[in-house]
Amino acid sequence: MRCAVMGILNVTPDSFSDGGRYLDVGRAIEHGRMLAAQGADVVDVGGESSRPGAEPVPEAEERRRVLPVIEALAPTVRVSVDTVKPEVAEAAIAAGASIVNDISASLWRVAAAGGAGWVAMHMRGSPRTMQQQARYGDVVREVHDHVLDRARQALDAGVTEVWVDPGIGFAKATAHNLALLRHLPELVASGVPVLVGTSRKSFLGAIAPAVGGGHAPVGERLPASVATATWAMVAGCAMVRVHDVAATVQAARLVAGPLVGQDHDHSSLPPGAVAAAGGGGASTGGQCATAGGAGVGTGGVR
Ligand code: HH2
Repeated sequence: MRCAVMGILNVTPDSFSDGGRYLDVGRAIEHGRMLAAQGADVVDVGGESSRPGAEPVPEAEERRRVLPVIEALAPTVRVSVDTVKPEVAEAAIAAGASIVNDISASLWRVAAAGGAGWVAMHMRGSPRTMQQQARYGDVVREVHDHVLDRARQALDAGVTEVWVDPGIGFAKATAHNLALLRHLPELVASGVPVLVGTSRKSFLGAIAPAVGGGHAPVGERLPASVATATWAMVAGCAMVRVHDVAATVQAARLVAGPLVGQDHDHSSLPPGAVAAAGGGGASTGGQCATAGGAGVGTGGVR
C-alpha cells in the first residue's frame, strides 16, 4: 500500500503559503473536494495559521471557519482538524472529523473521548514564540522522546489511532529540520505511524535556492517539497502532509509499486481506513501505509 497523503486545506487569511485563498467557505469546500479527487487520503482542515509569529484566532472564529467545511467534506473523504483548541477539536469531531491533528501534542483526551485518531506533533511554546526556542542539545533524541512519550500517554488513555510527527519548522532551525529528516527511520522503528510535513516550508527555500540563486520563494518550492516527501516515504513514514496532492500521490505510487519491484498500482486508501501499521517500512524500502490499521497500540512505544 502506498504512503498516505494528507492534503492541506487552510481556511485562514494568513497561512504562509495559501493564506486568504480558501477563507470563503464555498471555495474551501471546492478545494477540499479537489484534493480528494487528486488522491488525498485525508483532508486536513485548519482555521488558525501556525506559521512562525502567527497570532492566535478566537475560538468562535476558528469554529466558524472550519465546521461548515468539515461537515461538507466528511461524507466523502476522511477529514482531520488542525487545531490546538479542545473545544474546536470536540466540535470538529461532532461535525465529522476523525483525526485531531494537534501541533501542541496535548489534546489526546479529546481524541479519546470522541473516538478519533490523534497526531502528536513536536513544537515548543506557541507559533508566536517558538523560533526563540530552537535550541537543542540532541535534537533527534529530544524530539523523538517527546512525541513518543505523548503517544504512550494517548495509547494509555484509550486513543486507538496515534501518529507522531517531528514538527518540521516548529521551533527548529534548518540544521534541526535536516537532522530530523535524516533520522526519520529511527522514529519509524518505534512502531508508531509517522506523519511528516515539509510542504513549501521556508527551510526548503534556503537549501534548494531559486534558479539564479537566493532563497526560493514559496511558489518555487514544489520540487523540494516532493523530494522531501519522497525521502520520508522511503524512510518508512506512513503519511505526508502536503499542499501539492497530485504530484505527491504520483511520487507515493512510484515508491510503493514500481520502485520496489511491484508491477501493479496501489490505489488510495478508502475514507476511514487510514490507520497505518507501524514499523516495517524503513527496512523494506519504503512501503509506508500498510492496510488494516493494526499498528497503533502494538508498536515499540509501549
Ligand atoms: N505544519 C503546519 C501546520 N500543521 N501539522 C502537522 N501534523 N505537521 C506539520 O508539519 C504541520 C501541521 C504548517 O503548514 P501550513 O498549514 O501550510 O501553514 P500555516 O500554519 O501557516 O497555516
